[in-house]
Amino acid sequence: MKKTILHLILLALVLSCGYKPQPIGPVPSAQQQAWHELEQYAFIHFSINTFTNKEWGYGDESPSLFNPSELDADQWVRVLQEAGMKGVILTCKHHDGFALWPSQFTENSVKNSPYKQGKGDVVREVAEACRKYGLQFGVYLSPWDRNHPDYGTPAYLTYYRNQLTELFTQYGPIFEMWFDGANGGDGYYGGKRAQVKINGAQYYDWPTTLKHVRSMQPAVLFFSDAGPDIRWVGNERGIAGETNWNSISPDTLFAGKSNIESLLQTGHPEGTRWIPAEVDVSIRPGWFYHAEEDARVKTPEQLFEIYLTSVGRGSNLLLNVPPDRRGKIHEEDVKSLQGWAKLRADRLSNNLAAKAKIMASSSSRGWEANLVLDSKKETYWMPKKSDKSPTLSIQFTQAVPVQYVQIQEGIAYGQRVRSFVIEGYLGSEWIQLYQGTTLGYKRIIPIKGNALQQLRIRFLDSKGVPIIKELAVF
Ligand code: FUL
Repeated sequence: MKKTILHLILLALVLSCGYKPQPIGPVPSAQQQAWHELEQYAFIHFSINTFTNKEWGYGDESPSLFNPSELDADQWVRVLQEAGMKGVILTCKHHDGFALWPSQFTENSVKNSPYKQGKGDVVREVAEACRKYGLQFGVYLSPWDRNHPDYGTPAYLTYYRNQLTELFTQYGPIFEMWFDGANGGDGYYGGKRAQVKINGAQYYDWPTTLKHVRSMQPAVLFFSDAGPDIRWVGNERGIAGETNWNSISPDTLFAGKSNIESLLQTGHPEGTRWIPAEVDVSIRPGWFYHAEEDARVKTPEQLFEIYLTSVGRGSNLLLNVPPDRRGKIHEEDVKSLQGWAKLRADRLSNNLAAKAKIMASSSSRGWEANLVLDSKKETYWMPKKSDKSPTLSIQFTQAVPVQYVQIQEGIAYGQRVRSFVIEGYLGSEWIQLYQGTTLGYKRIIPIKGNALQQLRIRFLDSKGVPIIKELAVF
C-alpha cells in the first residue's frame, strides 16, 4: 500500500515537472554557458606600438619608448563598463614581445620603461580596475615574439609558459586566454634580424601549454582559430555567419591554418565539439591607437550594426578600444561607446511581447509558451514531439510596429534549430518577414517596422524538437 502511494507521488511529480529531453549533439560546458551570458567584452591593444604608431612592432623597439603620461586604467574600465562591457582582454604582450608587466623572464618590459620609473605594472592596474567595476579579466599573450632570441626553438616555449605562469598566478582569475595565429616570419629575434618560419600545426605544442595553464586556473577558456573552447569567427569585420553553428570538428584545425575562414564563420551542424565563435573587431581601423584615425572611430550606428551581426547572430563580441598615448580612452571613442549604449537601450529594451498574449501550436507539459517571457535561465518552451509544425505566436492588444525579433534557444539541450520563418499578420493576411537558419544563444533579427497585430515564428526544421528559452520583440 505504502509503495503504491509512493509510486503515485512519483508519477504526479514526473507529470507536473514534465518530460526532460536529452541534449542533442555537443552542449556548452558550465564555463562556456557563463561565457555566452557575457555577450560582449572589450579588447585593449595598448603597448609599444601605441608610441611608435605601428600595428606590428619589429621587436627591436627600446622599452624606453613606453611612456604614457596619464595612464588611467580606471577610466578605461569605467568607460567600458558604462558601455555595457562585461570583461576586458588585455594585450599583455603583442608580437613585438614587450611585456606590460615586469616579467622576470625578459628585460623587454615595463620595468625598463620610464613609466612610473620602471615600477609600473599595467596588467595589475587593469586586472584591479576590472575587479573594482565587476568585469572579467582576460589575457592575450602573442605566441609570435619578434624580440625573443629563442623564438622558433623549444627554449622559447619554456619562456612562453613561464610568462603564462606569471600571468596566471599573480593577477587573480582570468576568464579567457586569447592567442592568435599570426606568424609573419621576419623580426629582430635578439639581433638576428632574420626570417624565422615555424610549423603552426606543431611548433607551439598547445596541448602541453593549455594543460599547464589549466593546472593553475581550471576555469579559463581558451580562444584561438581552432578553440579548444572558443573559436575565431574568421574575419575582423565584426560579422558572424547568418548561419552560425556553435559546433565544429576541431581535429584538423589549428591557429593560423589558412582557408578555414568560411568554416569558422558558420561552424558546422555536425561538428563534434561545442566551440562557439567570438567576433573580434576594432572600434578604429587599426588595433592600436593612431592619432590620424581619430576621425575614423566607428559611429554608434556602425557599432550597433556590428552588435546585430555578432551578438545578434549568437556570437560574443570582442570590441577593441585602444587607449591613446596619454594612456586614456580617447574622447572620440568614449562618445561613440556612449552613443552605442544608448542606441541599444532605445532599440532593444522595451519588450512588446511582455504585454501581449503568447501562444504555441503545442507545448510539452511544464514547457509552456509563456515561459519564454519569464527571463529565467532554466525555463523553456518545447512543443510536443508529435507537433509537425511547431509555432510560437504573439498576439498584440493593438497593432504595433515591430523592428526587432529576439529569440534565444535553450542551448543547454544542444543547438537545434536549422530553419525558421518569421511571419506577421497585417490587415487580413500572414506575410513572411524573414526566413532564417540558426538561432543559438541569442538571435536578433531586424524586420522592417511594420505595424503588426500578430507575429509568429514557425520552426521548419530542427534537430529534434526546438527548445526556446526567451522571446522578445522590440
Ligand atoms: C591578430 C594580430 O596580428 C593583430 O595585430 C591583432 O592583435 C589581432 C587582434 O590579432 O592576429
